[in-house]
Amino acid sequence: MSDSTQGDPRDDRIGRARVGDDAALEAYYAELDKLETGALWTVANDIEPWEPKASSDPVIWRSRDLRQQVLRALDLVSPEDAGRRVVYLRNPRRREVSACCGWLFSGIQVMRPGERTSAHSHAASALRFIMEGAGAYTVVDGHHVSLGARDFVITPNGTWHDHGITEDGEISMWQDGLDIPLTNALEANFFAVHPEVYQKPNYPLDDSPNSYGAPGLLPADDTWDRPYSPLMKFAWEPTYDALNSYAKASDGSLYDGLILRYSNPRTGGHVMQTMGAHMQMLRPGEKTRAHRHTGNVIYNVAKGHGHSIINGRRFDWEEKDIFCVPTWMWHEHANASDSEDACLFSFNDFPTMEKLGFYREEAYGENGGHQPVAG
Ligand code: GTQ
Ligand code: FE2
Repeated sequence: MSDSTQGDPRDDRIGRARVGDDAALEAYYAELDKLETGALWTVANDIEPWEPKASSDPVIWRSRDLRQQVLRALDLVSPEDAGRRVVYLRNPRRREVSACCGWLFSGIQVMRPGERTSAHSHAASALRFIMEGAGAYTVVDGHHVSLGARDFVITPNGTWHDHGITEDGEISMWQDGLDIPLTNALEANFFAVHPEVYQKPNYPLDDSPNSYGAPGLLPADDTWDRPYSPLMKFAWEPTYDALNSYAKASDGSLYDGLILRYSNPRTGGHVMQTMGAHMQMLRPGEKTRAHRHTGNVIYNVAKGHGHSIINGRRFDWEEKDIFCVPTWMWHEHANASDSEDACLFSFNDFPTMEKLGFYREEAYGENGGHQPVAG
């Protein structure tokens, strides 16, 4: 059953598997099958694609549809019973692995004042982008971090973490991003429940941003020895200020506008070992050029409205919408406003791709690449 020469015309040439079918081969394949073996040429063109083939679709989850459904969960389940009260974002082609895009998981977590989740740890890394609310906090290995709208916080691989909302806070919602599907694909996941159910903060409130959050300055006696950022929270205001400052110094990227990478202040590297994150600004009227790269990216619209064209399909977005760009798909972004900037938060698996030597990037128009025209 070698239909390996069907489909891509490039597979007809020498160097690709192009064995036809006949009775002798069919009989041979049946014998190989009994021995739990197979002929490489029957699968070679599938397992060695000419270029990455995304297993995910580009998808947008609109806040206008989703927000009210997430709020409904407040009355249906408690954090005690649910563990974490999360509505996860399921890519239609990644249901079996509960992935949002590629090997990345994402969901929207909602909590009300006075609630808290139990403390736990897992081998998967986690990050959160706060979408709305007040009084939210997370405790990461005893470091208590307060969280407001549009703040970004990390919960690295193996750390104890629990979250809650102060009694005087407001119902809060945030996007979780985890590399759960990746960790499971690599069969490396662990989960543990904290012996005391809730962590006791071991350090002063916000000691992480207060110690490591000043640009260009580190504690002189710093002894941090973990493979992830000691700065766990990246607040919105300084991030937005940084984008506006950067706008005075740079024209930004042709493909992303003004884009800043959340980074480990000690090393300049990614905030965690497997996942990275960015905040980018599209200036009024800005429209970027298309490019593509390996790695999956999940965006959350932090501010403004506009659209992205992903492999020829147009996705219009507004604040708190979430959309994904699967690996190797052409994409470009546009701000719909001529007077206001638009900001996109995003997280990705680039650190994994880079460490494994798989990161590749291509500008639209290079190598004869064509992006189909959007409707
Ligand atoms: O809040 O710790 O969306 O462990 C999925 C897994 C959130 C969390 C998720 C988790 C968490
Ligand atoms: Fe967790």
